[in-house]
Amino acid sequence: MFKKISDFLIKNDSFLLSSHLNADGDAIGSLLAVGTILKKLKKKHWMVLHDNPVNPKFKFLKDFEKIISFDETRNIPFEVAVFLDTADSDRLGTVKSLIEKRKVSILNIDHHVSNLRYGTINLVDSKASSTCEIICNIIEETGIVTIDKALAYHIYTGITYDTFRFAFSNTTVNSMRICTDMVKKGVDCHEVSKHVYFEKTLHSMKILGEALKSLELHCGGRVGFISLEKSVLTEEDNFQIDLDNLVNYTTAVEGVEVGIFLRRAKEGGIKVSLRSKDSIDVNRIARIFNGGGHSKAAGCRMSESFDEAKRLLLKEVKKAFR
Ligand SMILES: [Mn+2]
Repeated sequence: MFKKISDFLIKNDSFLLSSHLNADGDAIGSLLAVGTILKKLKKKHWMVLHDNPVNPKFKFLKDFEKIISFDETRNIPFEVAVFLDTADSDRLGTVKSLIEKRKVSILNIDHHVSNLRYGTINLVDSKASSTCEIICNIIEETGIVTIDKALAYHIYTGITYDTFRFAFSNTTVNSMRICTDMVKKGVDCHEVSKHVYFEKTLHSMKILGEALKSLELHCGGRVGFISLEKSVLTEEDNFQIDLDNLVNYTTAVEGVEVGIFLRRAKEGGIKVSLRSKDSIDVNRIARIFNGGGHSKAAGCRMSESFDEAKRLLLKEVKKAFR
């Protein structure tokens, strides 16, 4: 499979690269990593994301400024597409329209167990911590390029982001070994942490405070629940707070097995994040509401009121406990 992927990168000449909307550390890290591989192979490529702007937290990564927002794309004469960290092609947002009008081969590289295998070639490894880990495996197995400092930063950032700095159960010997190797290649761990975690605005910290104030327990303390019903979040807050990680404060409480976090979605309705600390498979719960993800981290969108969404979710979690 790795050989098939390196052949795909070597034999084609111009590529569209993209990842999911609200691109995070692994999405941007893997996008830039594949962009760097293609740069080394002297292949034409365009890195395009739905987001405008793209999360500026990651601008310390080399070639970040070469990522273009969909709104800024004119005619891109690409022949094939590579989609990274994207379980469902709908998650590409507006970028999906670039492939809808034409028949192009798609390389789909991802680690979400819910991946729909929409590609012509699909490399889905749900045992990998992150898409960046898979990219590193491809490079190491095929020797397609050598990993320089810039590429090491891309890979390290994606792995540490998705493992929550080696705290989640997707942390493995391989993910840690790769990060060690990336540090040997020149990655400064503190520099990455500083840009990604330690430069928050005051407003975003106040919102974090508000979220923590809403924390409550259900099901005899086995479920932690947080909601940001009243807050109006700015675009900057979305980048600052790591909204997707706020849910982790629920499972940080002793005895909590499942965490739920509700917030207003930019596009309307409610965005739901789910976490599981132990055996409950939250991917199955998210799927009931047309969402998905991993067994320990998943999400979905709901159009109900906050109260109704909460009631429906708690009902399903209770069923899962039985
Ligand atoms: Mn990922």
